[in-house]
Amino acid sequence: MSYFSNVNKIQYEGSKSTNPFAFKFYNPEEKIGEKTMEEILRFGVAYWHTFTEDLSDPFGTGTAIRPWDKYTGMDLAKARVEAAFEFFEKLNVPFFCFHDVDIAPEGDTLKESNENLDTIVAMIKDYMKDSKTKLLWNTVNNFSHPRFVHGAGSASNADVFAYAAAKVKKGLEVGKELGAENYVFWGGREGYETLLNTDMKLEMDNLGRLFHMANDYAKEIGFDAQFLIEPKPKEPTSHQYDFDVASGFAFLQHYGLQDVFKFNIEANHATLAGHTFEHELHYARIHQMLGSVDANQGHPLLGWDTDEFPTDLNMTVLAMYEILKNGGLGRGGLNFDAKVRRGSFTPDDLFHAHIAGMDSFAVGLKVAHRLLEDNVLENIIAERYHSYQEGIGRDIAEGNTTLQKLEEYALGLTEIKNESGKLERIKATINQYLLTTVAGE
Ligand code: XUL
Ligand code: CO
Repeated sequence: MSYFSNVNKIQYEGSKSTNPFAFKFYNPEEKIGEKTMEEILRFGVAYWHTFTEDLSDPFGTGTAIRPWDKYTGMDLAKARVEAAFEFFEKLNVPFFCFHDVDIAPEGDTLKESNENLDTIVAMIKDYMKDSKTKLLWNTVNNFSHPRFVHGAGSASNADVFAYAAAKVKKGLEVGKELGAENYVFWGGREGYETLLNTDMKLEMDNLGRLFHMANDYAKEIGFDAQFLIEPKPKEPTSHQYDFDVASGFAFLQHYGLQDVFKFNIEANHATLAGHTFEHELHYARIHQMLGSVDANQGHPLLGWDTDEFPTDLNMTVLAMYEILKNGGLGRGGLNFDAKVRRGSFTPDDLFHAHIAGMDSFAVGLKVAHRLLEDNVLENIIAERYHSYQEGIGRDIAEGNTTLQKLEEYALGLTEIKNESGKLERIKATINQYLLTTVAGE
């Protein structure tokens, strides 16, 4: 049975192609430096947005028309697996990601939920044997069900903590069974709505304990995935404990978890936190904590997590610049944690959206690679900080001076001369690289 019978395997046709079912810039085999685009970009499809999402929003019901809609319960879950692997093959995508409840319905009891999961995991494992698509990461949804109303690992109710921990245990087993490269923790409701009824210290301590238990158990069962924490500042809570990379890093260091985790950075979460995407990537990179990416973008006029497919080329250039500076994403990848708009409700839109995202990141990669080859930003930055290369600057940078010595030096200064930061020139240069790359010049 085919779910997307009108779509053939998506091929690279080049920038002149008018075929909406073709890549214009993403050419998986094309080498960028030492590696191919496919090896560098490591794209992933998010199961929840592509196969489970119905496109409802707080003001209206779902609009999505999906060929598997006619099924319910476990039949629906199985149809989604069939559709998913057809989609992965046609899109030629190397990875996918899921939460437990995306792939199998929750039962009335935890035991029943686990049995449902076992059935679908076995089916997915079977499909994976004949597929090149691997599991980038899995996670558990410890936020949607009403039992998690007050959180999961940070819940005010110990029974909920225990239930959440049991789901994490199962999630680790599922990850091992399917050979997941990473395992993600996104703190859906790990935060608070108000401090008036919250024991923040206990909640954070408990969250730290849950992460340690998860690490211990992963080791015990021989699941060697990279653990990833995915920061988000708010929504659905008013404050999440993994607010952004900097506060997440402080949390990890405080609880002795900095060697266990890296970060899964989502563009729209960065902007919700009041940061640029590249800020979050950069902060993680300079602390050797960049693990993986949830590739999407927010709407410039809306202050919530709209999870749009990434099409902003300026953003993809700067993101790929950080990723290349990081030496790639290692075991991580670019997971499209992105959904089509409510008005884009046809199955074809799922292909168009992923093609748009993949092409946008392919352009980002090509431009970032050229910028790096020419040391464009490196030269600007080296020049800007040149005063730290010699004399008093070198003493400062090498930790080789004191306040007394600096005072003596400052007293002897007759004039302080600053230089232009040249921001507009830098932006114009990036535009020039972008436009000439797209034009193939
Ligand atoms: C929610 C979000 C999640 C995580 C995984 O904003 O990004 O889907 O990626 O739980
Ligand atoms: Co995400």
